[in-house]
Amino acid sequence: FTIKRAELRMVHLPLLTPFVISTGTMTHKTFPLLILEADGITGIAEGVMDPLPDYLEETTAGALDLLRTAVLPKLVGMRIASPTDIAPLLAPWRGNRMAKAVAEMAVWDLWARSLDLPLCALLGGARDLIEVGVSLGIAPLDVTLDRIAEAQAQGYRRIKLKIKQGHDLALLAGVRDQFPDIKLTVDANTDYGLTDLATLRKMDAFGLDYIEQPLAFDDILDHVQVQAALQTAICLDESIRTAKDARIALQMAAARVINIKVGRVGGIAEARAIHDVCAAFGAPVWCGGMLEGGVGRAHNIHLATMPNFTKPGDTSSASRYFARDIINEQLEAKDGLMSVPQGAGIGVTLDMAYLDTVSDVVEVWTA
Ligand code: OSB
Ligand code: MG
Repeated sequence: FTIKRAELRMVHLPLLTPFVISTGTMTHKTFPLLILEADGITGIAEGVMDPLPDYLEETTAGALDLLRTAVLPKLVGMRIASPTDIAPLLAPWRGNRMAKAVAEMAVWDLWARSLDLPLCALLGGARDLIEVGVSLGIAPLDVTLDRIAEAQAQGYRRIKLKIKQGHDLALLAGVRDQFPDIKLTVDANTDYGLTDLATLRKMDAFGLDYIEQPLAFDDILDHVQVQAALQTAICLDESIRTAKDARIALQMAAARVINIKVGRVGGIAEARAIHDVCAAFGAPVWCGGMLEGGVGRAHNIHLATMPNFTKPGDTSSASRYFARDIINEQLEAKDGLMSVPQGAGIGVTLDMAYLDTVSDVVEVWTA
């Protein structure tokens, strides 16, 4: 097919509850949405970068600039036989994996729809349900206990608690006191250093499935020392952008588990490569999330059908985050299982009437 039209929007959705992590608080989800059209079919994707670079370096402003000046003017008019055809268009630009992922993922969706196949089928995924857990933001112990009880009642398969320095061991002790047997993990979003090794070692007492990203976003090497000092598995999120990063981390034993976020790593091709290198090392992966709207959430669900996604992911019900989503379908987990949206591509369609009220068109390109 030939890409005939691209429409780039900025979407602004209020979150039902502020989401607090060690690096800051989110009250809204603001993201670019790309709509590609080719011969009567549409491919869609959203970006996971934030307005300010508090999770990783990319920003929405930077992503819009790269997409508008370097990527989309060339993508429109391109003849595409398979999604890897766009690699040469993205390869000259350093980094900016979140921005590149927006274009790459929309092309995958378009390709799958052009073949009338669900995206998961093209990825070799063989499940129609994926196991999911919840990620709970930083909150006082009593609030956290209530949120865990609610998630347990809804059947979620794993509870992930956001932690930061000074909001860790007492929280874990209080949670384990009430919930001795639940599958529990923590995510530090880079808040610790090697000087905190004693605190991190104390976390071994709580039977955690893994500790996610304790050290710096741009560091793999120092995690080797943490993993060597702990019984609990380390899981890397921010530090892994490429299959090479994953290979190095597993070779050096910096981690035993990897969180794959398709937006963070530059798209589906790189996410698959990371999935495969982890499988080769016998390291399980799981699908992370960035509080995505329905389009990003659907991409995540399809990705998580691949065989080495053996731990519950963060792709929980959209209704946990938003009063209303930008898609027509409901992405709701039942008993901790999320159904893979049926139909071609990512299997979801935009609710244009609502989208128009929560987004602005940034630019449109036509061939
Ligand atoms: O580190 O996984 C993270 C949300 C925003 C930024 C970083 C992270 C998260 C989450 C939420 O944990 C996962 C989700 O429910 O989408
Ligand atoms: Mg994380």
